[in-house]
Amino acid sequence: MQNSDVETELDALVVGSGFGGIYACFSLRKLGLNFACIEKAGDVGGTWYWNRYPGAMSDTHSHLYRFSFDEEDYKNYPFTHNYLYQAEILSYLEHVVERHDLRKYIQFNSEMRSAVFEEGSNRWRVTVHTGHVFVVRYLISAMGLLSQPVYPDIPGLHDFKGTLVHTATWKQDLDLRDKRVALIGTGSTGVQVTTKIASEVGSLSCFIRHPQYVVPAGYREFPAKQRDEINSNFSAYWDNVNRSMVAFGFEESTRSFASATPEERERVFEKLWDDGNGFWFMLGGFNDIATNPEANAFAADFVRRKIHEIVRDPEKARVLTPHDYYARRPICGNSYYEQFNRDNVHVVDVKENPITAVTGRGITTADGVEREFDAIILATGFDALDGNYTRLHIRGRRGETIKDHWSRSVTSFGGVMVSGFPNFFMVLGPQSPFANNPPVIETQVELIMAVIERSETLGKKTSSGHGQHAGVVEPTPEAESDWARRCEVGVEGSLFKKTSSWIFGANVAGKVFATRFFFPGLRPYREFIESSIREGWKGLVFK
Ligand code: NA7
Repeated sequence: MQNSDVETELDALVVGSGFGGIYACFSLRKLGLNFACIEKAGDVGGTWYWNRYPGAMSDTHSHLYRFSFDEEDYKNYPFTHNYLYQAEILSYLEHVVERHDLRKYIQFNSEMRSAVFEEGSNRWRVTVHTGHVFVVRYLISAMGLLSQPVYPDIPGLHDFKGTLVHTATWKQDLDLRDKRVALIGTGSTGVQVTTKIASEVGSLSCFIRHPQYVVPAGYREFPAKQRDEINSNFSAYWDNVNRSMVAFGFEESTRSFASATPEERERVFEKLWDDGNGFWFMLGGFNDIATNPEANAFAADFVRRKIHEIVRDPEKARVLTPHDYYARRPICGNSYYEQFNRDNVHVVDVKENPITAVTGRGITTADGVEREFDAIILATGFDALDGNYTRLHIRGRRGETIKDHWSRSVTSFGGVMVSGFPNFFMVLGPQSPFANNPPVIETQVELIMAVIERSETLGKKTSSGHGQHAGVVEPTPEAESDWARRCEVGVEGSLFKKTSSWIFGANVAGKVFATRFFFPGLRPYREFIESSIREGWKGLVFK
């Protein structure tokens, strides 16, 4: 078949150009394959292209929110503080793309609409919204884990005459200064928005349905000495990160809550509070905060006490106080609770007084009150993980779509492959490790490349008459079930499973309740991969 205006034939296609897509492009070129990358957005960056809301930042420390594959760049690319804001991350990703001359492979403003595996030719036919078709042997989805925004189902939402904006599709020219602003959502995003805009807007009304435990981020300058130390121990440092559970660069506690006296517990949490970072707070003091109800209750109570110390208005403090387990994705913010001491920042308890409608002028609640606004910000989250896939027409063997495959439970082989979907790979697919994303992405892209390389090698043997391989690889259904079982075992006893959040799919009506992460984290994940390869690529069938 000839390449044409309507059809392009390649070895591989990458979908998405965030962290995952960029590294996949870099790696495919290294393998010597002929490939392209399609990107829905107008430029690179993925999550960091779209999420331009005020205050958007990563809550991983700066030296771990980057690639480690390019040691020289790792050691030299500048950053000043211990966290990176969106614009800095986006510039960094643009820099990596330029440095490695990857832009020429990426076709922007190109949204994948469908991908169909043709069993006769063992090719994927990928259709872009323009009608253009890519015919490829390998399809690598790097669409991110949080890229499909969720809009709340509130009557009249689109009747609002002022500005209505979701944080994931922010309007760059939106000027909120002196405006009356409503904010719906108090997850990680809502917290970041609050800390940035509270001092700038005329008024900020936070509609809070489910307050969360927010610890300080501890934003500060990154000490040059620490950077030098990390750089001069680069390999050992990254080895440790890759051998940790969440890859956040802190020493994960091995100490049980029960082993500490009440005074020690208080001291431990006080120090964690002063140091900052959500994952550190949850995992750096004791090893059983997410599993032991007593330990969890202590940590939760510690945060509740802080809220009441910081927030002067008792009614605001009451609405901001969570009462469920401290077992959602840990959140941190820069002086979050302090913002509520401003006279222009208000809270509306929408648990006891739900939102009933959005009107042309503002928001009405069950008590019949209508509050008027100039802008409504929706920080209402994402249809995470499988939500990125099930909205598309992705069809594998025997006509089965990915939506069919995941209609009862959301499973995968190591978060990267699905049985019945040959030569289809995901970066950060469902059941990936629950950990800092850049190291997970590097691990998964390297796994995907190793699988492709083996498949290519076996395929080449065929053409010279030495083997029987058509260059097709997929996991067995048993291997996928085995990984799903490991994910279930890994979350057993965790209070996360008892707490409603996007992690198990609870934030989208009708979404299957499923264990969407591998909770034991990065180290056991890497060990699993290493042992599968050692045992002759256990779980994968190369045909
Ligand atoms: P999250 O964590 O899913 O938070 C969404 C928030 O929106 C959460 O507070 C929800 O309350 C709230 N929400 C959603 N719909 C409504 C309605 N109808 N009324 C009131 N409140 C509502 O999304 P984020 O973007 O903050 O964070 C997602 C991840 O991105 C984060 O974990 C990081 O990994 C990066 P609820 O809790 O459902 O009561």
